[in-house]
Amino acid sequence: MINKKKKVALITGVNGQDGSYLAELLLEKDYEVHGTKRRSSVISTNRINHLKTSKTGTELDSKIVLHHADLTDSSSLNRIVAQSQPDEIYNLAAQSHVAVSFEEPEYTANTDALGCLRLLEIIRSSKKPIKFYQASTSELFGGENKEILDENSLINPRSPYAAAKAYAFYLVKQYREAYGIYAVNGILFNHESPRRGANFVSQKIIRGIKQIIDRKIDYLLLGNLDAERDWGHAKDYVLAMWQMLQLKTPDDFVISTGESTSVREFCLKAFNAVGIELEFSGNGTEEVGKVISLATNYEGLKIDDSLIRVDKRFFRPLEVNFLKGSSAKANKIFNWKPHNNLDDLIKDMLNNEEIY
Ligand code: NAP
Ligand code: F7E
Repeated sequence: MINKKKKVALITGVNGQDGSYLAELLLEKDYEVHGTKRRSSVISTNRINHLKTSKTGTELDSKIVLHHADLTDSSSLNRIVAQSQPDEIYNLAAQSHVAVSFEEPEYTANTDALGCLRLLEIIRSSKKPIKFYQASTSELFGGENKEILDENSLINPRSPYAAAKAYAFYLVKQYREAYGIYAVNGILFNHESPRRGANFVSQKIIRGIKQIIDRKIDYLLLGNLDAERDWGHAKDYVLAMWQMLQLKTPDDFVISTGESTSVREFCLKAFNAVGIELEFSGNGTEEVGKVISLATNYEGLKIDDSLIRVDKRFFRPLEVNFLKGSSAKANKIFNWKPHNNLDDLIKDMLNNEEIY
């Protein structure tokens, strides 16, 4: 009998939204999965706790092997690559919040730009054929014009986050060309899920709706309602990450749904899904989303209640106005397409509460 060695994958940021779904996918594909976690004063492995295998409550008994590491700490990265001996590295760890990157630009650059450099250098000096996936982003494009974006679109970063990711994007290309490393950029447009972090707008709206219905809050405060995003489901997108590392030739790919929706329209759809019809009126910070009809009788909610208000504290120093992608290349090369549209995504987020 041939004893075929399992493929080994190392996922940085395995406790993130994408890391947790990717770990599940790779386990299904019979990989040995290693992941990095950060030390925190509160237990921070909530998205992967369901992968524990015993009732001891310890992360040591998990279907994945967890290592302490930080993208800002080369020594930890060197150690985990040496210990796990990966065939594939998925670099998903990042300071991933665009608004926060304006407040912590140096840390964002250290993690999101230099973190990628550190990993590529480890691969280069290892001289092993380790494949590398870089979590790149539609934020690279800046979204100033209403155009459909693909792999050939202009790079125009409009935040410290996007600038750091642009550095990593170019580095991946350089290491691929200069050293023949199998390294790819997955240029993923926004993707959400029940595991989305609480301070991204999709999850903020979904949780806000539940809190309003439960009368825990009276209304939701949001920032720029005009911004338009191409929103997909994270489960669809992690499959594309894996597919990108299975090709003969490494390349960069846009992953998106091809549909773009404003934050305002996201609110209307999500409230509608629970039987609350809203209408927006007013301009700028005076804009409000008021109840115009109720299909369900929620105690304490009535017509004309203002459930959404605008607060300038949630505006960013620079905004990315419009993002819409074309995944024609990914579709052609590895037959990728999204299986969830925005309505499916909203339904999944409303129905499956995975509180983190
Ligand atoms: P996420 O939920 O914020 O997860 C990020 C992960 O990175 C978390 O596990 C976090 O650890 C870890 N991390 C943060 N700073 C770190 C550091 N210095 N060292 C080590 N680990 C660190 O993000 P996501 O939505 O899953 O996104 C995954 C990746 O795709 C990110 O690189 C993001 O920038 C990129 N991306 C996301 C989207 C999207 O729409 N979701 C689109 C394009 C690209 P803790 O769990 O301890 O906080
Ligand atoms: O904002 C607007 C906000 O924070 C979406 C990250 O995963 O996707 C994500 O970045 C839009 C922006 O995501 C609020 O101004 C209005 O225009 O959910 P978000 P993001 O900035 O698009 C990209 C592709 C990534 O790579 C990132 O890692 O919504 N908005 N009001 C708000 N946004 C937030 N967070 N909170 C509000 O109250």
